This record gives sequence, C-alpha cells and structure tokens, in this order.
Amino acid sequence: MSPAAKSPKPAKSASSTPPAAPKPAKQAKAAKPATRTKRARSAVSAPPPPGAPAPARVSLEEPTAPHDPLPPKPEQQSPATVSPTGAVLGAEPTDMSQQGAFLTTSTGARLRDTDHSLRVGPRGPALLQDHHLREKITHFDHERIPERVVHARGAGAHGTFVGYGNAGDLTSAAFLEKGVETPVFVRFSTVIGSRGSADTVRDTRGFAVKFYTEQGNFDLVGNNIPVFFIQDGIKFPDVVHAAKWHPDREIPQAQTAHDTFWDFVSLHTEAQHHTIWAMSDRAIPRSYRHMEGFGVHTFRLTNGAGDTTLVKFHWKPRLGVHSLTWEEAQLLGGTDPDFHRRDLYDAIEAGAYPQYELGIQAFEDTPDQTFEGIDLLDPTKLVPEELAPVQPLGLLTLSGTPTNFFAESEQVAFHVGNLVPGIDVTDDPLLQVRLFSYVDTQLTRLGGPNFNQLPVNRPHAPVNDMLRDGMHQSAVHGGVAPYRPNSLDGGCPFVAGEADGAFLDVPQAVAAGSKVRELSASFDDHYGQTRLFWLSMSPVEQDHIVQAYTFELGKCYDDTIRQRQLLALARVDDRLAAEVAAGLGMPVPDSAVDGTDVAPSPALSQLGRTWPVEGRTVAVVVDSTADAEAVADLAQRLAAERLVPLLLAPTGGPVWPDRELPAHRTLLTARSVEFDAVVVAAILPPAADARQSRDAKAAAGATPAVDPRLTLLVDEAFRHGKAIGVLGDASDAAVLGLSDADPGVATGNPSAVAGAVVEGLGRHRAWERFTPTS
Ligand code: HDE
Repeated sequence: MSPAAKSPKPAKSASSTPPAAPKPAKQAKAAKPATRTKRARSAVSAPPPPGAPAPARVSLEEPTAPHDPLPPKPEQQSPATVSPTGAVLGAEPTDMSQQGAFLTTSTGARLRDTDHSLRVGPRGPALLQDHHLREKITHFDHERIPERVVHARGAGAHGTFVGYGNAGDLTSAAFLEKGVETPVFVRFSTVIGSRGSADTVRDTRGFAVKFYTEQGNFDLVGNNIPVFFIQDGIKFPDVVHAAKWHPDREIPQAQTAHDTFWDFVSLHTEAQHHTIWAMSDRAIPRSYRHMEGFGVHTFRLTNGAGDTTLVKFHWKPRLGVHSLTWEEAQLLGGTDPDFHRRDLYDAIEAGAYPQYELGIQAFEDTPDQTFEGIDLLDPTKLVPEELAPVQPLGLLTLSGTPTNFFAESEQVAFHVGNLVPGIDVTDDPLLQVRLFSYVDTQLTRLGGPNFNQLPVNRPHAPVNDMLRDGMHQSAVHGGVAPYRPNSLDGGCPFVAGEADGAFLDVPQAVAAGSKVRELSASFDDHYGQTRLFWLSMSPVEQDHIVQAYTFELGKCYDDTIRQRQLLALARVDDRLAAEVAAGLGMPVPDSAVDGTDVAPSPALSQLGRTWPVEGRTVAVVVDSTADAEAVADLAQRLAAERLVPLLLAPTGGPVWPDRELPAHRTLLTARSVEFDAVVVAAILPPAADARQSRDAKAAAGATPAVDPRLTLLVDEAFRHGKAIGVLGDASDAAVLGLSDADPGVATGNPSAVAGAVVEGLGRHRAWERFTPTS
C-alpha cells in the first residue's frame, strides 16, 4: 500500500463539476517486516502454532525455587509507561506488573501460606483476624465491574499508525503528517451480547481506535457498517432495548432474531438501511482482520488557515472484506465462541500483523452540508465510493496483544469527543448525543471521574487540566491554585494560542430556527439506500440476505410483526419481499418500491476480487501412513505464503513414529469451521475411538473405508465453498466424494495442491459451489 501522492480533494457535486473518477482499491504490499520476535510458522518445524499460554516450556513438577515473574510473551505489549499526567517515564512495561519472587499481601508483606485460613484448630472456625484471608476474599468479591451497556464483548490490541502526509491542506492534525508514528490501541466488539457471548453472532461490529498523538488522544469510535439504525441519539436506548434480550426471560443472547427487535425496526423504519446490512454477510465477518471500519458520521476537518472540509472516515483492511457463512457462524458459536478474538491474537503472535488503511471521503463544506442530494448529517446514509472515492491518509498495523485483558481491553474508555486540533464534529444529531454519552457511561463503569488516568487511557501528551481529586485519583498534583486566573501558581496553566497548537473552534454558521423536536425533511427517505445496498449485492450475497431475513423473522413468534417487516421489504425490492415471504410461508405483500430507481454501488459487494491470504489456517489431514516428506513439502509451501498449516490427525502425539511432529488438532477436537481450507494427505479409516460413546460425530454416516469425522470435515468444507486439496489422484478424491472437476478442489503433488489452495483462498471461497436463486 503506498501513500497517495496527491493531496485528498473534496469531491464536488455533479451539479458543479463531474465527480472524480473512482480509484481502484490498490493491492497491498507485503506486510511490514515484524519488529518483534516471531514464532516460526511452519507446521513441520518445532515451535507450536500460536496460542500456547506460557512464555517458556512448562515443567512437570511444580516449580519451587523462587525467581522473579516470567517475562511476557514476545507479542504481548502493555500501555506505554507514562504518568497519569502524560509524562514519559521511561520505565519498563513490566514495572507496571507484579514484582518480586514472593507472594505478598497487597501492601508487600511476604506470606508463607495461602492455602489454609487461620482457624481454631484444624477442624474449627475461621478467625476474623486473618487479614490475608479477608483481603483475598474481599478483593475477589469485587473483581467484576459493570460491563459496557453496549459493545460489552470485545477484544483489544496494540499497534502503530503511520501518516502518509498528504492531508496537510485539509487538516492541522499532526499525526497525519508524513512518517509520523503514533501508538494506538484498538478495540473490536460486537454490540448486543454480554461480555461472555460468542464472537461469531450476527451483529454489527465496533471498530474503536485510540490514537495517542502528541496533541492529545484522538478516538475514532466507529463500526464495521457505515450507517446506523437511528438518526437522532435520543432513540439509542430504544433501539438497544429492542435489540437486547427480552426483559422478562433475558433471552435470546447476542442476537436480533426475536420479536422486540423486529417490532422496533419495522415501526421505526429509518432503521431499515442498517438492518439490511445486518442481514448481509457484513454482520458475520470472517475475522476482525477482514473487516472494514467506518466513522459513520460526517466529521469536519479544519486546517490552520480556517478552511473546513466535511469528511467520512473509512478503514480498509489490507486482506479484504470477507465473511463467514451463516452455518459456519452458528457452528463456531459452539465450537469456538472466542473465534475472532483467537484469530486476532494468533495472527499477531504469528507475525501476520493485521493492517488497515485509514481513508477519507472528502466533501466541500457547503452551507446545506449535502452531497449529490445526500444529507451528510444523516447517519443512516452512506455516500457511494463511486461518487466520492476513499482517499488514503495512513496505515494502521496491529502488532501487540494485551498483557492483561482486563487492564487494557476492559478498562479502555473511548469517547467521540476526544479530538485533536484539525478534526472536529458536525451537527449530526446522532453524533451530538454521543458526545454526551461516552464520558457519562464511564462514571459508572469505571467507578468515578478519573478513568483517563488508567494506564491504557493515559495520553502521551502533557496534561494540565485543573481537574482535581475524585475517586481513584492516581496523580499527585502540585501547586495551590487549580483555577484560572491565578497568580499563586505563577499563572499556570496558561491557555494556548493558535501557534501553541490549541484546539480551535472554527466558527460555523448555524441555521437560524426555532426550538423544535424534529429532524430535517432531508432525513425522510428510509428506503432509497436500503434498495441501493440490495441492488449492489451479487446473487450469492442477495441469497444470504434472503436467508438471514427468513431466519430472523422465522424466529419471531408474532405473525403481525413478520407481516409488518414484509411490508417494509416490499418497499425495498419485489423479489426480496417475495422470497422472504415464501420462506416464511406468508402471503407476498404488494410491491411498494418507490418509482425512482437508484444506481447500485459495486464497491459494496465483497465478491469478484482476489486478496492476500496470510494468516489463513489450513487443516492438513494426516496419520502415520501419510507421506511425511510430501506433507513437510506442502506445509513449507503453505507457510511460505504466510498461511498457517495445522496437522490434523486421529489422535494427539507424534504423527510419525520416527519424527517429533505432534498433531496440532485431532478429529475429536477439530471442526471444519475452524479452518479456511483442508488438504487431505491421508484417507483415514474409522479409528478405534470413532464410536458414539467417545465422539458423537464419529457415529453417523460411516462408510467402511473412511472415518466419518473426515467425511464430515470434507463435506462441511465443501458446503462452505472452501478450498480442498487431496495429496493423491482423482481416485483418492473420489473416496471422499470429491472430483477434481469440482470448483476449488485440487488433487496432485504438494506443489499443485499448495498452489490451488493459495489461489482458492485468494478468492475467499469457491463461489461457484453456491447456487443462488436469481
Ligand atoms: Fe456507541 N456507545 N453510542 N456508537 N459505541 C458505547 O460507550 C452511544 C454509536 C461504538 O470498544 C458506550 O464506553 C450512544 C454509533 C463503539 O469501548 C456508550 C449512541 C457508533 C463502542 C455508547 C451511540 C458507535 C461504543 C458503551 C447514539 C458507530 C465500543 C460503553 C447516540 C459510529 C467502544 C462505552 C469500546 C460504546 C453510547 C451510537 C460505536 C454507552 C448514546 C453510531 C465501537 O457510551
């Protein structure tokens, strides 16, 4: 990905000048070389694949010789060691974790026993005086904090943002200058589920980025869907209450397939655009590495000369935008509820650093704040990239996992009001309410007003805020005059001028008007862009949307709600409404599509391109009869493409008696949905434990020649359009019910199979295997 040579320019409305020609998405360069120690990724070399919890080999006996805490794993990072007021301390990250070899109280007294409470004789009652017992239990009793009211389930990572230096004409934000490296912390999340819910549920994903810039923290708190359910923030509690579980039974968890959600969105029809995105593959991403991010609202950039530009922020993943199938998502909810979190951390540990390019769509800041008839203040509308191309401003690389999930991912506090000079908000009525909410919510969640002093939230810029005291104050403020003006502290702190890099409130004309509770009439169209999205999808993607609406409405109990949503779909597209109605067994509503048609935006479809494949996992099915040399050759070829080959064998332990190559997965522990592709290097016969009492998957559909779990693995991989290879010839494939004439199926030697797998993964799926109705 190369920095754009030209400065971003505001797109002009067609009425004045034709829109700039869309620039095709640039193919990414290979990942930056890793800056930290990396594990080798070949399945045939000694180090295990990513995910092992300990930084060193674990001893069989309990270690008893005292020594200091082990170092963190190489990929683990911590918040920078800055003081609560932004002074760079130059301390080691481990200085912030536990110290010394011995178990102590929280005040440092060494302890000789933590296994027995102090009691009156070995069978008597516990003594109140046992300070260690009381401290240990009391602290434990208070370990939990309230989870986020939305976005409770999430995972954070550390990284760096590097500016391309091409936005200087538009903004004075220093972190966008050429080559400036800014530390960041990113948190990805689902919206509806509780903290312990599954990663792969159908939901919008949060994509929140905290830039620790030299001008203070800038938080870009976005989603992976460019539009939102509501136009005015006052409706946020309504949509969230409708989408969360039913209040009487607290079910269902982390999903919208229930009556209250569809009751709300079918009545409050401005939600229909976001809803069709949520019914699309965008709501079941393959991983956080394969997601776009959007600032959603229009922001206002300001440069030092007083010029302003309206922009929409975008994050473009280097690996492309890819999704799970619905069946994969559901199976993963049980097989690996942590699938996205694991993928993110395993990829970083393996050195396949996720990368995203930050870009903007830029618009002239005209008095009506519209572009091509689209009201830029309406957060239920996007601007098609064909009309206003996304212009890249810099590159984000995620290279560190948290050292401590709670201290970092849980305690990070984002706020859309954390802005830096050069970036400002607009009057978007959703954004305006968010500006209030994000501080407010932390007061309860993080227990008081000093949450910005938590290590993960500390700015890396000097802080002199005159805010004082409060719960959990961890700074030790000097001086006697935390007020302005003062002379007792020599007048400090001083207000900054423009030359000192002050945040400038650029004067903006506000349309004169009366005090009203209403929105502009330009927000009224709820269906035009819903139809735009539908028309922009390929036939397979449209099929998935039909399936999702049918599934979700099929889970509702109330027929009237189903009918009402069908009436809404009849305003989007006739075929969509007819097919969902057919799936539900309900009458097809009369067409109500608005006469004015809309042009599709091909950029919204995920199909039709090829993308880098790094970090994808390939199951290599082996047993001791497999040709070890061929498997080693295959694994090296896959690893050379930065794929992660994982040996899948009937049992654990070394696969071949004469080699120390352990299986990474077994038939009992693995399910097809955990892998992006499958290569069969041995056709496994039914194994000794392939029976119902040991593994239910082993019981059904057995053929005498093949372990039914292998048949299941291959069948599922085929059904999900995954690349499948067989180290062998057509007759070997035929035993598994495959033909090398099938799209995405290859037989042959390691070179041919590895090549076909890489090619297949580049397209994400063998889409030809899906047969859409249209
Ligand atoms: Fe949020 N949102 N939101 N939101 N939001 C929160 O803040 C809120 C909205 C988004 O990983 C909360 O610290 C209101 C849009 C993300 O920590 C809370 C409204 C977008 C995250 C809150 C919105 C978002 C949050 C809950 C309507 C996409 C997770 C805990 C006016 C542009 C951040 C917290 C993280 C979190 C309020 C709408 C994104 C309650 C009132 C639109 C990614 O403050």
